Amino acid sequence: RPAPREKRQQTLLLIMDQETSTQVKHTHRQNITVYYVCPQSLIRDQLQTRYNNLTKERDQLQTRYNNLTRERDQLQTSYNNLTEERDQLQTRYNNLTDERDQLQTRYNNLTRERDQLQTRYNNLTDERDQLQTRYNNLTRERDQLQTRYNNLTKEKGHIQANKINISQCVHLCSSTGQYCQEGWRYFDSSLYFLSTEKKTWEESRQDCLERGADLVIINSREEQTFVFNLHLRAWIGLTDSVTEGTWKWVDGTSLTTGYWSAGQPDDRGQEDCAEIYFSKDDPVTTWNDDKCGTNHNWIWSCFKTLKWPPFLTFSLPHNH
Ligand SMILES: [Ca+2]
Ligand SMILES: [Ca+2]
Repeated sequence: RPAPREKRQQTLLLIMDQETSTQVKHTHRQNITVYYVCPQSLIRDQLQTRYNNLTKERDQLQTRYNNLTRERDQLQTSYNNLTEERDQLQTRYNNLTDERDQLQTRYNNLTRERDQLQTRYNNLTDERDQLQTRYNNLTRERDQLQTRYNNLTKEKGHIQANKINISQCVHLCSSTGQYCQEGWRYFDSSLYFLSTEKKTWEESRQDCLERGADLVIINSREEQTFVFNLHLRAWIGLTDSVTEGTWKWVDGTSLTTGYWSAGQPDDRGQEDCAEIYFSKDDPVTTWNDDKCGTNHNWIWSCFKTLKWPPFLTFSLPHNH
């Protein structure tokens, strides 16, 4: 701006300062006024430059704003996702907690049941041990009793085998006069005659019948053992001459238990009469079937059942 005229002579100094605005500044120093003037074009350039800079800054800010907005949106999405996941996890956690509580309850119940079962198992084990002990004691007692029984049975056999030779024989001899003749043996309420001759099965039976007896009938294992112990090879009162293979005793009864030797009866060449022999060790496998009429080599045994005690009720056979 032009200075007042009176001061035109004074040093006028125009200083262009690119850094100043259009505002004029002045100062006084030793009567010198200094004006700072900035041309409009320069100001416009400066403004343009500042505008451009501001525009650039605004664009950058806008870009940063946009970026921040996008980041914020992404963060929001992430946040929402995380929130959802957290809720799901919370639900699952709650479910798991429930399940754990149920399992804990069941575990406690099972533990209690196991303890009860353990107690019962221990009780049963105790009872079993006691029973085992009692069983062992009983077994030992049974074995002792069995041994004593066997000994007594043996003694009884000896005593019975000898009975006829003692008082009963005396009574029989005195009352009948017949059955104490040589050759008769006594066993279990029966008398057995032992022949010294050898005859056919039919001849042997006839001889027995004439003595008021019959060929021996063996009805028990004990009787079989007794006859076996006589150490005879003799006819017994058993035949299948009526129907081959159907063995009957001479009193008409059917054979129920036989004491055949291994492989017998074999009916080799029609063998219809039974014999007992003693060449075997086992007393209950000593029978054989043989030819009734053609074999003359065997002695025979008769038997007669007595009622007990024989000296009170025994009577002579009617046909004698
Ligand atoms: Ca036969
Ligand atoms: Ca035979």
